[in-house]
Amino acid sequence: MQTVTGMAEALADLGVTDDTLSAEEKRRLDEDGFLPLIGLMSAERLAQLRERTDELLELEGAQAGHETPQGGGVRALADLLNKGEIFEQVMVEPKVLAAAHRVLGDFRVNSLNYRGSLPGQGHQGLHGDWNGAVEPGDFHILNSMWMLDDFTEDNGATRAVPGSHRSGKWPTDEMADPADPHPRQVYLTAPAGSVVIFNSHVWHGGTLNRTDKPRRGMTMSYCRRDEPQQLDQAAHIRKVVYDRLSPATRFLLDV
Ligand SMILES: O=C(O)CCC(=O)C(=O)O
Repeated sequence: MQTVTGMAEALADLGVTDDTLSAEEKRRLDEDGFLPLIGLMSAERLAQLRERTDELLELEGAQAGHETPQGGGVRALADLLNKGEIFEQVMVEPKVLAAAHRVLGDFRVNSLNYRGSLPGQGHQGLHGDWNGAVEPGDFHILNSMWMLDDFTEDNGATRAVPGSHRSGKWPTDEMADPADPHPRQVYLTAPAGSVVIFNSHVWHGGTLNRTDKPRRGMTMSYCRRDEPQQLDQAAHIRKVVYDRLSPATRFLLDV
């Protein structure tokens, strides 16, 4: 099989162009640090993702999520790119790839995980997915939340502080307790099947699930190509998965 040697070639093969994001979408991603894509998934894809993640939770039992632990209050799954062909489509969504390229430059897959906030749990302090504040523009990770349920203010929708990725500050620089509400926070609410792309340096976090059902979401994230991946994809990839991936997708995974 042919190989792909550079980012531009991989993105072109995967159908990403300068116009994949509209001017307004680029502006929102740059300024707010997040971009909701309402109803991005087809009903069929949403049903398949729900079915497969429910099945994996059942199959993996107490082991679920062990590859990349995600803290308490959730049911988690990790290494999803190795656990079903349906997940491979998630990794190559053109709008998310275009956003990753815009924010990170050359990038690779970081991880695909599942996070289901349990009833009565799920609240997190505001954080960036990094170890501290960065200079505006010096971004390392981009994430996307794939909503498998409606995300509402009641069931633990992710909250985010618009523009905080450009502040050069960390939540503790202006909050006594990052678990508190922030005066400028917004809830990233949207119907099931939507995807919210977010610059991982925007201050964000899950919120309390006040309902009696889990709030299910998957996080598909990308890191700058010179950063370590959350899950070392080359070390984990199964041969059957590797064999069916296109050269561009292998380049994305860096396998
Ligand atoms: O589940 C969510 O709403 C956000 C999760 C998150 O920010 C994290 O685990 O770092």
